[in-house]
Amino acid sequence: MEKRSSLEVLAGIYSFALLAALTMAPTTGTAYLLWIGNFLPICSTHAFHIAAIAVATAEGLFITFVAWRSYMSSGEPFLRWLTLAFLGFSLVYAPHGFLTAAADTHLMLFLLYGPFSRLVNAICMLAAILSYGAPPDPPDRRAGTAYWLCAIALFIAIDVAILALSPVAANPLLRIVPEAAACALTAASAAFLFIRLVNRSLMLNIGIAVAYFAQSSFAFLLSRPWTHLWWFAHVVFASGFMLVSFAVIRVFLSTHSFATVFNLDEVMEQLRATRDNLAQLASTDFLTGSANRRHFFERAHEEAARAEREGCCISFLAIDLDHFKAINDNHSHGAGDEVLRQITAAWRTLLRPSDLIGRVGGEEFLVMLPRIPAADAMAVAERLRQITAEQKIAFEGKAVTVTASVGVAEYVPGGPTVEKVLQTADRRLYAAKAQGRNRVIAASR
Ligand code: GH3
Ligand code: MG
Ligand code: MG
Repeated sequence: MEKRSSLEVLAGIYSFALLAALTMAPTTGTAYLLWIGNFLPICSTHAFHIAAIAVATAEGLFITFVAWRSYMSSGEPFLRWLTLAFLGFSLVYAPHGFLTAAADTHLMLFLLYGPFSRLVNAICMLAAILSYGAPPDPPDRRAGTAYWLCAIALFIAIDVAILALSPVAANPLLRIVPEAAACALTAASAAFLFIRLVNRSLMLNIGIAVAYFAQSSFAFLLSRPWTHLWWFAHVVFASGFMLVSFAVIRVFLSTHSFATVFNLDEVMEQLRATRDNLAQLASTDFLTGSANRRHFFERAHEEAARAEREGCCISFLAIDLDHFKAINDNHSHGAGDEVLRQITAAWRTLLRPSDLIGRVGGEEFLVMLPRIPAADAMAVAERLRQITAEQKIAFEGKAVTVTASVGVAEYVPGGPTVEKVLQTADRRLYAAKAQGRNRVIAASR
């Protein structure tokens, strides 16, 4: 991993602190309202409450539909649970609006739909988060009409059950227990997300949203109906709801799947990796992993410019394997390939990271040795020649051997160009061939 500068580390800490502050912002609002201690009802206008719940229900059903469409396309279990979360919340919450008029006479009954809808939402959100990354439901098994009808029936049954509770609805525990359970489940979901999944594209939205749901339930637990804190708790829940629905819309408009939708960081990371990969492919010989001709010459010119600046030298070796055609003829082309691979690998064990091997022909190579004068390069060339002759390359039960001829030439600042020096190395290589092969020649006779 790349070393990060201290500013980058500081920026990382700042971004973490921002995220923590943003996630916990609702609780500062709750603390403030508790601190100023205004527990008087401020707005109990029924019409406003009915309108607000109508908007929330309509929005909930719209997002349910959008999430369902994405689920049907990708089959992602996360989206199936998210669809259920929206559907369950909308259906269980709707009577809270219808019963606004009953608030004056049956306050607890009116209130109960809130905590129960948030509990249904919390359970489905937790199931969604735990199913994140699970394999998609296959197209023929994607939840059919019966599945959704059962879900709708279940949610309506919850509404009816709450209504049936009306004779005992005065018991405050009926409101506190589901709210506390919703608070605990969403807090657990948020913790799980922040520890495990928050770096996965839109899961950050989901993480903040469930943290808001938890804080909304917390504020509801501490509030009395129609007070500032009670309205504020609605706003906190709505904010979480909007964050999740924003993510659902982004997914719908892109890949229809939370697991494959990317955030900008992920896209940039993939682009960088692709670029590095392409650069590597474009500069490397596939068989031996050596530099290709173009890349070798580019590097040689860069190195020559540096040698000019620093006043140092570069040595070049031109290497050609001897009677290589015979290896192909006597064994096979596959054996020849294996020889090329293993000989270059053996050379690499003798060279330094700053040296460069380039494959410039079938069995012709150039080696660049920066900052090495010809006298030392001669010794390197001799070791390369030796290790080549010593290799016994096993191929289909036979040991194949090969030798190499090498020409050495030195580039010095102010002297002949890289091309001229390479021509000299080549001439010396052919002199080595002429003198019987398997030898190194470093100076013209
Ligand atoms: P010399 O000692 O004079 O260099 O003889 P040579 O046989 O090595 O030289 P020549 O140029 O006659 O033949 C080179 C052979 O290398 C011919 C070609 O089939 C083979 N060759 C070139 N590229 C590859 C390759 O990628 N794989 C294999 N297996 N053989 C290759
Ligand atoms: Mg050859
Ligand atoms: Mg050749």
